[in-house]
Amino acid sequence: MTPLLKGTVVLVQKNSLHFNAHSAAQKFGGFIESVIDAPDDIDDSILDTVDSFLSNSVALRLISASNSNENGQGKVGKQTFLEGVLTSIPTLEDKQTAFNILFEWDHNMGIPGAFYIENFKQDEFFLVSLTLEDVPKHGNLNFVCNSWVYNVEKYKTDRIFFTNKTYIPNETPFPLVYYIHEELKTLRGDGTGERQVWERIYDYDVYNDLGEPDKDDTLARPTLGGSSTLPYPRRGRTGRKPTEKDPKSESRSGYFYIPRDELLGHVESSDFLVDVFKLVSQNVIPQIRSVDQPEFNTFEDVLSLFYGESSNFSVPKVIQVDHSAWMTDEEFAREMIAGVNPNVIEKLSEFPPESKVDRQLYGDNTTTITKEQLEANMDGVNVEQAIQNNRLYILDHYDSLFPFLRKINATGAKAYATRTILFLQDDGTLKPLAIELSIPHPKGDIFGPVSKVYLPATEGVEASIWLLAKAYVVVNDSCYHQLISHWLHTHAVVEPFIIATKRHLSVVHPIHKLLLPHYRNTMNINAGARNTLISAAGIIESTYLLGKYTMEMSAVVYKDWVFTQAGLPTDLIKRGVAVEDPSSPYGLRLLIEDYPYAVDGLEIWAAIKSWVEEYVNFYYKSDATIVHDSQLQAFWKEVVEVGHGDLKNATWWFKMQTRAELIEACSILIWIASTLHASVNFGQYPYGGYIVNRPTKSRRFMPEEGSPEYEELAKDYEKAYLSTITPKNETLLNMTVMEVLSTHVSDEQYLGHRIEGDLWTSDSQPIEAYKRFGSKLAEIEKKLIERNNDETLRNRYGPVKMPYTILYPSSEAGLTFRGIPNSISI
Ligand SMILES: *[C@@H]1O[C@H](CO)[C@@H](O)[C@H](O)[C@H]1NC(C)=O
Ligand SMILES: *[C@@H]1O[C@H](CO)[C@@H](O)[C@H](O)[C@H]1NC(C)=O
Ligand SMILES: *[C@@H]1O[C@H](CO)[C@@H](O)[C@H](O)[C@H]1NC(C)=O
Ligand SMILES: *[C@@H]1O[C@H](CO)[C@@H](O)[C@H](O)[C@H]1NC(C)=O
Ligand SMILES: *[C@@H]1O[C@H](CO)[C@@H](O)[C@H](O)[C@H]1NC(C)=O
Ligand SMILES: *[C@@H]1O[C@H](CO)[C@@H](O)[C@H](O)[C@H]1NC(C)=O
Ligand SMILES: CC(=O)N[C@H]1CO[C@H](CO)[C@@H](O)[C@@H]1O
Ligand SMILES: [Fe+2]
Repeated sequence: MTPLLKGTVVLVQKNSLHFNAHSAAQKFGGFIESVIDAPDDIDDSILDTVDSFLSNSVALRLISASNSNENGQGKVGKQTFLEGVLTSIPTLEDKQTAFNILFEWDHNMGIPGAFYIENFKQDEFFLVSLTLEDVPKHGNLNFVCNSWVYNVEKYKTDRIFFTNKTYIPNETPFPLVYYIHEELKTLRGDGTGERQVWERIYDYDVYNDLGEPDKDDTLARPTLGGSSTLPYPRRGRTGRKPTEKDPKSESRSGYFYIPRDELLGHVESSDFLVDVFKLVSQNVIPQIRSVDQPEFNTFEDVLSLFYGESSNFSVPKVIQVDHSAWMTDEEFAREMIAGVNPNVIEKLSEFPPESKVDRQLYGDNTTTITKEQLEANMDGVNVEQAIQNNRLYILDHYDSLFPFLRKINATGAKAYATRTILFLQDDGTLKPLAIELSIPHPKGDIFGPVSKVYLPATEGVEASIWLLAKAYVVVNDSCYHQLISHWLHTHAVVEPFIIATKRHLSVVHPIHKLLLPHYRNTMNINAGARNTLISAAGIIESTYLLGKYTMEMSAVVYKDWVFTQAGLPTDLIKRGVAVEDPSSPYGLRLLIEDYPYAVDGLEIWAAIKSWVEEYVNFYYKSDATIVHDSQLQAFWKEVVEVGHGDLKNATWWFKMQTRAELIEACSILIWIASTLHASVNFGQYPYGGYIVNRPTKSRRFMPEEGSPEYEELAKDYEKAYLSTITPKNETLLNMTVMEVLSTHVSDEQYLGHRIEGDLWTSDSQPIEAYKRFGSKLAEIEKKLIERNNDETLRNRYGPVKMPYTILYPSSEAGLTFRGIPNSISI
């Protein structure tokens, strides 16, 4: 009799994963729930029973990792069906079902390394794992699958899964090589055809699907990516038909494809976020458009959104302790180093500050701020001394905005390009010294900007003018934050790495395993964003200053993106806020010592880097092994030449010839996907939920002395302020989206934790190193808590008394203002 190998298959039935948008909306409560009356889309009639998995409907064939057939391919065992349901498995999670299976497998088959699976049922299921017990000469074998398996007829090639062993290409058991190559070929596809729901193909395309030219001419948008004027990272290819009006644009009609396993197999997962956005855009936007909302007249009106009877928005942290502390200069400055956009401020290393705005096109680019204006508030220090002593900083929103101002003005918005200069005081806090607001010259660009400088004031109409000047700065900062710091510099730049990984690094490759948790749900959320947030007339265009030029501006800024400078230490040095210093803990010294984002971030950066270093050095014993890793080289070549192909001529790309380069590249990527994204994402509602603190738009210019608006400002500054910033209707929309974006879902995976537990690899050293990484993060969290209790560190809580908790690695579900997910999942 042939010996039998006993196995356990764990899967999740399709119907147990149904969720409905209404329950998704309920999770968020508040405004969303009140406006969305979603249909209940559970259909009980299609109940898929456990028995339907038996009776020869799901078959597996084991494949040997050690013994080959005459073609050198691992031997394939006999087709075997699921046998029966196992009920007493303690490790089973909610909704999962386990089946036993018995494979005939004799000694000349060797040790299994992969298996084929065929689903003859009509319905797909989510395959979680296969475990083989007591494999002779080996012991237990685990296959971690986490993949949707559709009816066999849907696939051109057999569905295959590999054990959790980890191999670089040169060390992969020869019998598996053929199967690994075939699977990568399947995942790459052939670059043609319209993608279908069940497919798993990863390919690239440009951003040519944001507009809808067939609907209306005003909804046409230029293609982003593929040109030197509007370069962009690539998105996942969907292959939809071109639009009729513009053959270069892809139509948005109907279904938008995401490789199937990018939609997670978990009920609570963020799949539903996409649906929430859809509901928001289908229900909230039209509602807001149709209702003629009265304006807010007082700050009290805005506060009633949180404290009134008529609404359920949660109270944003920035006003939880004090309703007016946001107005102070100290808080205004503090939010540049501990707010939702903490990585733009730079050291001012010369005066006047350098500008890259082209004089030929836009005239004189020099600031009109004078030394005397600055020195008035510098405690007796002069500008030269202050520059010498690293005490002057700038929030420079001039260069990237100025070239767009005329276009923005034409849309009716009234915006300025802004420069804010700040002084580092003896107590470690920053103080704004001057704000310059610039608009294009009425006679033409070549005449240079018309600029005006505003100085701090605490009394009379001057104080109201100063408050408005700060608002114009924040308007600029809000747009930069959402479009650049958040969307472009995290969401958009990571997508090409995901695609290249799936196309070239097999699931048994160590770098695939390292990066996988940091890709979770990103293609899904990005596709959702392209569909409803950043699309023509979508939520971002509707609520931000730049209107239809929004995405174009992000393309222009992408020209200056430098992957190799996106890690924290390099970024701090580039912005001049830190200097290299071998005697300091992380090899650099912060010039603003109490810089919460940088202080906390450096600890997390160091933990990530040391984990990656240990992991990479375990699999690669020399630089030569990097050069000879054909999958790794193909992956990197495609990231540089295709995924980020519009920047391929840049000289800064790593050549990927050494372990040091691989370690740095993976650390940067993990940093972007986890900590950088968390730092700019989860503070959106806590800081921006109170719109007066972070307005997204300006509708009027600064009032001129003698005008009725000036009179209004003098008489009732709250009303004047509110009629200048984002209108009420758009505020409600913005708050709704921010509340969703700032919320952790209940099955979020945080840094240092993996969904597969210890099963993600069979190598014990990496598992141990990963556990140390997890403990290190827990230690860091304790340290950050202590720091937030240290009252001498004033920038950590500020006048609003809102401790900087955003980089605590762990969190509960909900709107918590803490927690670093592994990936850009929202
Ligand atoms: C909000 O209302 C203003 C007028 O107060 C209007 O111009 C604007 O288009 C509205 N916004 C949206 C998104 O409907
Ligand atoms: C706010 O919540 C309460 C109770 O949860 C509910 O009765 C009320 O209708 C909600 N109001 C709005 C405007 O959503
Ligand atoms: C900006 O202006 C300065 C002089 O004020 C000039 O030296 C510099 O070349 C200008 N920059 C550009 C890009 O034109
Ligand atoms: C801005 O637009 C208004 C009309 O909306 C126009 O009168 C004004 O001249 C424009 N300003 C500039 C600087 O283009
Ligand atoms: C890169 O440089 C080559 C040669 O100079 C040029 O032909 C090509 O257009 C450039 N590509 C990009 C994307 O800038
Ligand atoms: C809403 O506005 C805030 C600023 O008040 C901004 O930071 C945030 O990114 C905006 N979010 C959305 C989704 O519009
Ligand atoms: C709309 C807007 O205000 N955007 C500008 C804000 O400042 C940044 C940084 O200079 C620019 O990139 C944006 O264009
Ligand atoms: Fe995000």
